[in-house]
Amino acid sequence: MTNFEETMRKLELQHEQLLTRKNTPTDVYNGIYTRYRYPILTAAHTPLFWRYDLDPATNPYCMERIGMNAVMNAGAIKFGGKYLVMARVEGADRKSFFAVAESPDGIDNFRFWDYPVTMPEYGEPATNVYDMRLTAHEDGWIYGIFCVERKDPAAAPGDLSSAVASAGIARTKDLIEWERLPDLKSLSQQRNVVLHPEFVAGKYALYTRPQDGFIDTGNGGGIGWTLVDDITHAEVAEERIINFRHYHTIKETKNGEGPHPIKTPQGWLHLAHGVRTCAAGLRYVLYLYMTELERPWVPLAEPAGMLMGPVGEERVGDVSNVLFSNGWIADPDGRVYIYYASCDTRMHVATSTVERLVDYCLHTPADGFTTGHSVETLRNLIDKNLKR
Ligand code: M1P
Repeated sequence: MTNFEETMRKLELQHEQLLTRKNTPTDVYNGIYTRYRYPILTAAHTPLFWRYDLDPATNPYCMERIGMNAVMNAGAIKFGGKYLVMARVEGADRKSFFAVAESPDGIDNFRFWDYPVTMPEYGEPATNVYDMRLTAHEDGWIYGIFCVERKDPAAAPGDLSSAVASAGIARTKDLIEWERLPDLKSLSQQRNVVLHPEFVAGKYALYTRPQDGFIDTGNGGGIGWTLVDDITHAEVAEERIINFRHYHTIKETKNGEGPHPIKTPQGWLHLAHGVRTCAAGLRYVLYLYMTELERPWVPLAEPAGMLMGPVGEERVGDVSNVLFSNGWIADPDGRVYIYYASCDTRMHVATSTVERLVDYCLHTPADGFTTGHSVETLRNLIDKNLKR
């Protein structure tokens, strides 16, 4: 028999130490962003009262009853003066759900709210939901758009992996009570769908990611853009690709919009993920691009390559070699908090400013798509520097 009280006290102490551990910037400099040393959220950050039955009579061995496997891919929003992330928490049962964690300053002391989100169902109950993008829309609602995964009804007998991805849409005023709207209607499967924060020509605007299959984007050329008359019956009518996949780049295999773009005087600043296929499997990295202010679907600038790729501990996890972001917060003073997950396992933060990220986009050389072009670009910079 365990000494229940003593074990619990130890666990509580360790948990509190983890939640209150001060994060510090790393000293790796690139002038673009600053990474922080420790993950801001992991499975170990989830409340003990989610995992343990605290009654010694029904849990004599003080055993974890509901295991948590990962905390990742969080949407983000500033709400009531606090920095909130809408995390994808994955249980040991491989189902993910949404849960809000809040921090007073965007970096330290992220703490989960007591209860996870109870998301109302639409149609056939989802097997899994994940990767919510939060948008405080100018219509007054906060929208959450997320991936809804259901088993493929057309899967052959014995095929227990094929699935169908669609975009679930819900809205809220308090991030507690959610009104579920019909899923996005689309001819293709959809994941990484994001609501633009402003009306465009009086319509709701969505970034999409059409895909032929659950994993493969197939003919889906990249990040799409579509206008929707009625968000309560959203349907992809016309969809144009605004950010293309490209051979021999970081987004050769797939890409997807991250959080909704940040409005800047120079244009909309977008964070996205790009995926390439290599001998180690799929490699997910983050990149930035910009689109025009008045026409958010028109490309303005895109630096070559990645903004961030997995380093150190970030390289290893449940799905290794993955950085993924669907949440960032821009403060009125221009500071930007980039929330990103590594390897579908844990959440991190990096900070920058709108000015720096825009400068990075507008003044980093674009991809010329050949080695010759890359060498020429490099030589131009060397020439300029050596002539000083
Ligand atoms: O496992 C890496 C990521 O894979 C998917 O992203 P995408 O649709 O671009 O391939 C998502 O399932 C995402 O949640 C996951 O992090």
